[in-house]
Amino acid sequence: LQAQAAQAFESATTADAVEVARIEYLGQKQGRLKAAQERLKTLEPAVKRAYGQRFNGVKQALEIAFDAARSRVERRTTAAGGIDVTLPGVAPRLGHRHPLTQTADELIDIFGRFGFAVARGPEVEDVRHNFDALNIPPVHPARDPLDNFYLSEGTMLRSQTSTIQIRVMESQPPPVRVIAMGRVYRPDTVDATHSFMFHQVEGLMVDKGVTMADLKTVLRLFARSYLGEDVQIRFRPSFFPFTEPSVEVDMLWHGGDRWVEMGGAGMVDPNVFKAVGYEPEQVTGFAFGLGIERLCMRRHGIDDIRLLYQNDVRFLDQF
Ligand code: FA5
Repeated sequence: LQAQAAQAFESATTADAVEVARIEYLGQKQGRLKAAQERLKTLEPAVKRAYGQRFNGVKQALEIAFDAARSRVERRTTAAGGIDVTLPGVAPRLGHRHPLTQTADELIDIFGRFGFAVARGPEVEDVRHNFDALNIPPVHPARDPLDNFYLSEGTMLRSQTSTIQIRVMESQPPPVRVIAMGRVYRPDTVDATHSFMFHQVEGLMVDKGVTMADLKTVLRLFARSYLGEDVQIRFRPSFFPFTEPSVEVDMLWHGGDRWVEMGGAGMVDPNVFKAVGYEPEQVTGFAFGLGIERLCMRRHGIDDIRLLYQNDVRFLDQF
């Protein structure tokens, strides 16, 4: 019995086979060990003692063989560390890029196709790049401490990405064709369309003979690429110290009932060229600055800018 049982447990390769062997040899009702135990009761006292000792030895050997077989097949189905690799898996929850990051990546892609390289600049900026070089004189109301986050003497959180226009032109001669994007900060009152921190995409193209028609063409092509063929754009006369003439850029969608302001733009002011050491007689250029949140919200039909910053996964999951 012991040899047969050992053979049966050893050759069992699955949990089911081990269970079959267990029932046959160790089963409480009709197991062969049980049968041997029943026989023990019928024996004469003279042989009973010897038989009983032998029985206990066999019983122990069978139990050891069973334990060994069980842990052998368990090891096979469980990886190290006791994980049952045969259980159905739990799908991990995959994250994805934030809708604003998706928008920024798409802008880089679209303007890249138009030949614009990507430039970067710091969020902590000096007043020269945020104001002086952009033809914003020391007494200008745009410098009001109530409208800016000043840090220490002469430094601030940039209030516009136009700072990067200056950094790019300071570091390279014309021609220039770049976009720049990033966070900007203004102590604006927060509402559905305003935040105290938001993102802008800046564009700058400088070369011989660049005109306002180039500006409008690039912005129209961009609007159609990002928002769809049925988007119209409109220029409204405006004023920025660093462009002349200056315009506000509005967009209108098929089915939309009103023009929405997306940003400002214009032809680079000669004073800006002088501040960075360019020759205003040699080159012209256009610049624009659009709100990335506004573009993203328009594209996805998001009606409150605050949703973009709350990081509620129920919101973020939708993009
Ligand atoms: C500017 O910041 C200019 N630097 C744009 C520019 C660049 C003009 C180059 C000429 C040449 P403005 O302050 O209008 O302009 O802001 C541009 C856009 O940023 C706005 O049209 C709007 O889309 C977005 N914006 C402005 N303030 C906020 C705010 N508080 N929250 C969210 N978006 C804002």
